[in-house]
Amino acid sequence: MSGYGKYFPRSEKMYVEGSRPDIRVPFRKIKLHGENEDLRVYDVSGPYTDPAYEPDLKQGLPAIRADWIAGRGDVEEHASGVDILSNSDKAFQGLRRRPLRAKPGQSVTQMTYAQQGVVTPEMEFVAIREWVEPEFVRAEVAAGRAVIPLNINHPEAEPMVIGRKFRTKINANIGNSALGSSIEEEVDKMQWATLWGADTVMDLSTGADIHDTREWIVRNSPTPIGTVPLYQALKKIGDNADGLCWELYRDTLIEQAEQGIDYFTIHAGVLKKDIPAAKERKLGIVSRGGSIMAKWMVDNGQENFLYTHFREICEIMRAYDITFSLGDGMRPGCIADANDEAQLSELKTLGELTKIAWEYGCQVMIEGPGHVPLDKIKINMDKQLEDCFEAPFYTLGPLVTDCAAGYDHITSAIGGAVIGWYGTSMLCYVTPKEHLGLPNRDDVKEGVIVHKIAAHAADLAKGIPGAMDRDEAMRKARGEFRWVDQFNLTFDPLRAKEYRLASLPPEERDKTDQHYCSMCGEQYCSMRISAEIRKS
Ligand code: IRN
Ligand code: FE2
Repeated sequence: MSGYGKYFPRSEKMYVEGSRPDIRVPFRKIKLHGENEDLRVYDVSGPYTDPAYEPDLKQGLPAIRADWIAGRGDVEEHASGVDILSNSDKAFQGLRRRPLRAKPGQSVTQMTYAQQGVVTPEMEFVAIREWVEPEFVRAEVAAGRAVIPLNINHPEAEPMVIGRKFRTKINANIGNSALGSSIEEEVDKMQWATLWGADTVMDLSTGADIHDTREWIVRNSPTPIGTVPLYQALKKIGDNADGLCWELYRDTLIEQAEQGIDYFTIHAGVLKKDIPAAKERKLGIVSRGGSIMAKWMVDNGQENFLYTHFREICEIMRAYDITFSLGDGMRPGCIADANDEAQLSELKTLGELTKIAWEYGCQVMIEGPGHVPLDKIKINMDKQLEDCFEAPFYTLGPLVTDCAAGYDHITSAIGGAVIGWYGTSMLCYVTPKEHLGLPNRDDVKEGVIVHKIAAHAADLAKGIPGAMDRDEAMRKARGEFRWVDQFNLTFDPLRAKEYRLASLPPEERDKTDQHYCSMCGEQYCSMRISAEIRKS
């Protein structure tokens, strides 16, 4: 694909340079007709959409942050216990470096730098991306209200910020790869999700080549990558939760930390004391990680080892600047369980853990539900802000009804728009296959686009800088019957064009200057009539 290919006609990659030439912030420029100024939109598709870039998946993306990381002088190469070089023998040449780690006793996190008053190149990068001042980014990160999820071992990533005063982000989950899929296929899934606008990607693979698959994805990913390390830990012991223990989990954390995972979902808030309440609820525990830990506690009669070893986890996280995504193991899985005792008690625990992680300078976000009816969304959001001291909220939807399987990307986007408006910072996408099966390519695209729409709706309501520009450009194109510009300003230009053409008589299809649309026809077109009123 050269540039944005057929998917985004008249779009071009452009960069805005920061205070030094190696801060080059990508945008997508949508070229408009007539005297209209081109529209610049946030772009997460990475170098792949830059026609000047020649991808080499086996080498990985250029390490744009390598000099920034080395320049701070706070990291050292580390000969780890986990031999990732020999592990990764699937013809992957990109990783010909030793993993980095903080020098002993050092915190290398963006939060620590922010608190020391330092504006890092990463902060400047995201400030340009978000149309705000670098100092504003620094202050939000220092206060824990925003995170910049960037592992020092993922120098290929383009910095981005997650926080409620910034553009609302969306995450797409990929993974579950079948045996023997190739590097091209795995990287393709990630590229596809980011082409449509996924701000972060979570690799939830549980397949056989879990380590190599992750390596391919990280080395080729321009967006932050998240994982749930518990899944791999469980895989290592043949999916039998009996064998789970802290040491196994810790080694898995380090293995993934050295590969460059940017944020970890950690279900440390699922506690013994909340299990009776979970048993009471209508649909029990629907989180995979939450149910695994709850079962382990019940079987072993012990407290969650992610909770009892939390300070050791913090030490690991800060040595690589990995962001916590504190898992919502007790999220409600049905409308009837929304905002129940199990969920709200866990939320309080997540707040306590946030305070501990902040002591170490670790960046934290909090995962949230789930299934929540519209009238309970604001209560949930307000409690999260209070109980978790304004750490960014990252929600799965919420889905606002239980009975829409096949359309749950929509139930999720409805809840997502509302909770985003009230203050959620990132929405985890849901695809049309939710509750039914694994998403295919079309489902991934559909899921990403509807959540992008939800996020944009939230941004308009919040008055996020730049959000309104796109609606203004569209309003103008619509009023002036600039059909091609209207298509190209949508989130899926080809669909808009296809729908328009399909409704025109064949002899009209080559024309793009009709001053009406086929919904009302020429005589009944309110836009056309309005234009005449304005002229009179
Ligand atoms: C997001 C918010 N709440 C949950 N999530 C996502 O769900 C999380 O980031 C990860 O992708 C997945 C974890 O699911 P379990 O293990 O909690 O079911
Ligand atoms: Fe569900």
